[in-house]
Amino acid sequence: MTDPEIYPISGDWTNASLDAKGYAELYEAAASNPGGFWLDQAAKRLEWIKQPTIAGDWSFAQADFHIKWFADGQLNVAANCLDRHLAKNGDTVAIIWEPDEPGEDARHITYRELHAEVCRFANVLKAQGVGRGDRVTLYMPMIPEAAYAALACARIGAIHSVVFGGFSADALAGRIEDCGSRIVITADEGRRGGKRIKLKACVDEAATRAPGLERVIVVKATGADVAMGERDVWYHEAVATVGSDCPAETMAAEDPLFILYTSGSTGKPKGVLHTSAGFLLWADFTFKVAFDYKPGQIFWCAADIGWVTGHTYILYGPLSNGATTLMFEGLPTWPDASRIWQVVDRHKVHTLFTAPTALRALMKEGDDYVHRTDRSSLKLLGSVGEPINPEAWRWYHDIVGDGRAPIVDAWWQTETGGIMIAPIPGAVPMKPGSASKPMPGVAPQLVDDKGSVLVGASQGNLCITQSWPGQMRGVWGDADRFFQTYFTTYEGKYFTGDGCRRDADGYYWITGRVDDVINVSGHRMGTAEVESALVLHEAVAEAAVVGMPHDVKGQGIYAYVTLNAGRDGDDELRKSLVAWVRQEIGPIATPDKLQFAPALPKTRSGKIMRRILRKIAEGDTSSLGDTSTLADPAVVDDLVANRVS
Ligand code: 6R9
Repeated sequence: MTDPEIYPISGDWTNASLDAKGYAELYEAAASNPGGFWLDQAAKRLEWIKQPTIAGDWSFAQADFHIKWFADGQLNVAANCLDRHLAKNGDTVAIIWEPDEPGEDARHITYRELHAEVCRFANVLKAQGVGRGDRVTLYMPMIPEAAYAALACARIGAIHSVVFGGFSADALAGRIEDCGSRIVITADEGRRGGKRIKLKACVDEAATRAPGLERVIVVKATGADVAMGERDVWYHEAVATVGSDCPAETMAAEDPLFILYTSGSTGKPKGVLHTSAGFLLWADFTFKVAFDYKPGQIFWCAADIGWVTGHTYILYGPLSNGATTLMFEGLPTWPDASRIWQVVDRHKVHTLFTAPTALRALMKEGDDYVHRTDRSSLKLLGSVGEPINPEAWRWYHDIVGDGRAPIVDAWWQTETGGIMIAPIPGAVPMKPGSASKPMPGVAPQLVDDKGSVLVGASQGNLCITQSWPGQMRGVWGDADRFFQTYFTTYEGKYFTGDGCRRDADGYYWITGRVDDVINVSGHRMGTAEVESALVLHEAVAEAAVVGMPHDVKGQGIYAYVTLNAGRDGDDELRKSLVAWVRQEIGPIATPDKLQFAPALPKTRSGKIMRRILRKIAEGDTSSLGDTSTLADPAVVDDLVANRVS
């Protein structure tokens, strides 16, 4: 493969905080003396109740497996995001809220106001008996109360578990039960792209399957008429009875901060657990370094707080830095494909951090929607969630950024807490489509399928060999699953599940998942989750799901379904199966294509050969490879003949 073009450091970015030499020095400092480096960063960047004296204390080896950072330190995450800014920057805007409806007023919430709102929310939670270590599920639209609620949990030492508002009642119930939360915070309805999302009704439905749920706090967002039962409390009524004084709890560095469910290669989503100090430091450090954030800049991470990107780069990273973070309730394509750029102009956004799938959707609508806006405030662009194809990269750079704004292509995961590999603006020249170079403190390694370490230019499986402060600490409720999932494929290393190429310049190019996880519009989906939903249907005997290329979503969902004897695979059943999956998991899991298959290609030991199913889904039927180990090779002919194109 010939190396594509390199974009050198240019324009405003020749005066960035870090240049190439500065980045190399910082990387080297973190690598050669991690303990000293991170204690120093921790002291400089965070406010502690008790300063830590130890940095990383960890081992990835089975006999001695443990991961701790700053273990003897004490702090409060919410106090770091709020209280410490009050004296000097209380009047700085913390959150700009841009509503779904374009004509509606935006809201500007200062640090002082945010502090008071969070304290009041925390007092409402306390009045409901919520305390340290309790799990609180948030099922919220993108409204400021979602931020208040998360920070209120952090303030009183409760553990939040945010469930994306697009997930179904079933998915919500499963997550409430898994972490044993007695309380859910929701809203009457959410708004997105002019549509209403019936959140409260969904919580009611989930409650029938989550017997442990005792209390639902309902924020009045749209004013819709919703049924309120014995379990339910209106937030506006509860908050009228509490004060705005709420001291922050003293938390140990390793006390849990939040749980966030994410897909893996097995059917059940994992409750990824992050703890207080390490996560906050990683959010704070990577926000500052990867985006070279300077006071006064408006930072917009256009993700939902239901995903890790929203946790780290709408809330904790910006707020810990005292930055101004923009929270957007709506959709990039509504009312039309100009909306993002209009919001950029309206609020003079400096940095926009979004996903390739959104860019591809907007790119399809033509450049006109971009050109009719000014965008001169925009000085930095970010991309996250999936590999960005060079075509979308160039459009983002040339059309959106008018060639002046670098692109921070940030590779990371729910499990990593924050950005791991990205070109630091001003320090690392960019190559379109490459996440490029590791952040200080990140030690990537490529290995082949047998685990042999690859050096120099090579392609393999991406591992991380050293712990970093933002690393997840466990899978909620399943002590062994963390180690088993991430540290057994390649002994002594954290395995990311991603494939990756390293070029001769040491740039990293993420090639996508190598496990049974697919990435639909930047959202992780375990193929096993979709399969489990399908086989729950009474007509279905067996199902296999694979990813297929999709020009907007990145990957689409292709499902092969074997029906029970006597059932006919007609269009009607196809439609109802697609609707079934939406109902079971949520709209993001909607299969794009569904093929009825009399049988699936299995080895003699009964293992489905997904490699073949992937090739057929891709339309690459001429090179199916060796099918001789199949129990019945004839199955493949039928699959090819009936492929859904
Ligand atoms: C932050 C986030 C993680 C998976 C990850 C990888 C893919 C994320 C990427 C990227 C290429 C990037 N991914 N960022 N691939 N380039 N810049 O997305 O977390 O939802 O847990 O997904 O997303 O495959 O393993 P999460």
